[in-house]
Amino acid sequence: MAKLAEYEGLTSTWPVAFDLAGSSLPCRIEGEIGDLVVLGKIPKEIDGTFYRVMSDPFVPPNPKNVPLDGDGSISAFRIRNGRVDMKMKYIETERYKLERQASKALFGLYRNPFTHHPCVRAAVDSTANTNLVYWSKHLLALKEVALPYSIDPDSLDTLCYDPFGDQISSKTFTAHPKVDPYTNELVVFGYEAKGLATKDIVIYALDKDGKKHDEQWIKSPWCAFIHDCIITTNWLVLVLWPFEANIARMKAGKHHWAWDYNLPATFIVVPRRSHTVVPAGWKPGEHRVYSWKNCMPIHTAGGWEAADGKLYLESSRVHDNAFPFFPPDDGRMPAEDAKADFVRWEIDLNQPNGSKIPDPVVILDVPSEFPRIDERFMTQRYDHLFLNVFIPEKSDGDKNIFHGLNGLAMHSHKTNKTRWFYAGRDSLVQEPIFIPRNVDAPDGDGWIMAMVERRAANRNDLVVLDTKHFETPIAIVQLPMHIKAQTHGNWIDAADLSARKSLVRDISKVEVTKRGALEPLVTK
Ligand code: V55
Ligand code: FE
Repeated sequence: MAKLAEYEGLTSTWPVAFDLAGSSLPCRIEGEIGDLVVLGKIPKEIDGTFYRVMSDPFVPPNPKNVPLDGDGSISAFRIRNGRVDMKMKYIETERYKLERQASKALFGLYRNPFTHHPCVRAAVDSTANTNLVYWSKHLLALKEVALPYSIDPDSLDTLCYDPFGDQISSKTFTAHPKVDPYTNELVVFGYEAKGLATKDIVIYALDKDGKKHDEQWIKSPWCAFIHDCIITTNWLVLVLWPFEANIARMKAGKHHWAWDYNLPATFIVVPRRSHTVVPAGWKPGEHRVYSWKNCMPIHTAGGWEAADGKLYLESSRVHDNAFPFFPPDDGRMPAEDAKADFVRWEIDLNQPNGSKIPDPVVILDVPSEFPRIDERFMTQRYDHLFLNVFIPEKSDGDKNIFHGLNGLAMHSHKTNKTRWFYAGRDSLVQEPIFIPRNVDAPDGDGWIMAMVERRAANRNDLVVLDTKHFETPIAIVQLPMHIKAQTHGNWIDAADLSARKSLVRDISKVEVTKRGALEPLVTK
């Protein structure tokens, strides 16, 4: 039972793992708000929808479960002519429906079917809580443990599971597929693709009509946690974290994942196509595995190829286990003062399979997460990075990386200059999204939007920054309440959505009482 310090003696069925305060305070609101309060002005060129998803358990979860496994809830912000309409709705996954009907948790630990109630073991175990990606007219709600759910981009209704059905036999689909804007493909992978704790990885691309091509199956060196990836013109690089899945541990009622201090962060480099031109010494159909040391490169920004057979890849890096809720089997906890930074990895494709790679170059020596780029340049050498950062000198709490990300950074590789947005006292910032100023705008010229949590006020603001003056917002969209921390979000331009419907209930056809039907205001 959870105990709150302020109310000693009162307990809740909500476990302390979910905190009952701050970013983890259960939210569970569904509904809509038309015309949110906007301080400042949102430029009329911004026309589209910011879709974000958060992990928000609908019923009190199994007290031993981890924070990654709450039901996916979407918040959508549709912005047009400076006006912002908002809608929030749960993704109605199999799991959400079953637990809502039962009014209690039926699923046990993250990705451990042996801890689920026997009657739900055959159900799709996706909370769809990790990312929202628009592809081939589907708004995909993603969780890497299973296949996508398709969501109606206007009503946010859950339409179906597995919208690309029957083309691929994989059981899983990454939450971080990548759009190649030059070839108009969605590059997808799935790991544990043949079932629980299997080392099978599937890789393929979906064209603009959702048709699969370039399918490949490879084996992972161990059953690793593969959350994110990088695409360049010719290569897909999978990023393996030093956790291992193990069926015996799961059967013993413990977690799917255990960190292993003996495993290195590892990159699997795969040619994207059968006709990819590979360096001398590479056999057709070959992929190679390169590794560094034990660390956790959590999320990627992007990467590019150099003429000399080198790949450059950028990611955040925690020098320890950033998911202490998945400890190693001996229970060792990460160091209190674990370091984190943002780095550039160099992989020389002329080096043989199994090689160690050099220490990466540190690009930003502050704890950072959720790096994004101007995705029009995905696969190519880009200039700007946008990311959440922890600005230690602005921190009002511990100087620990787990204290929270209190700002945003915009870094230019060309000028090597970093600009900072500090969200203010007692505020935490979530993953930024970038909106280009127009189709021809240079790299990084446009706007940034990010959700900010005002902790003491227990309320959120959506901040809008112009990348020309990154330090101060041009607009702040005020939410009247607190919502949970975002996992990931994306901007979808109005031009890319098929319809131009309203997110909020349309009352334009509702009859309004006419003056003539009322008593006259003035009588003689
Ligand atoms: C992550 C998040 C997940 C997950 C696996 O941040 C990895 C990484 C919110 O769910 O299932
Ligand atoms: Fe992620």
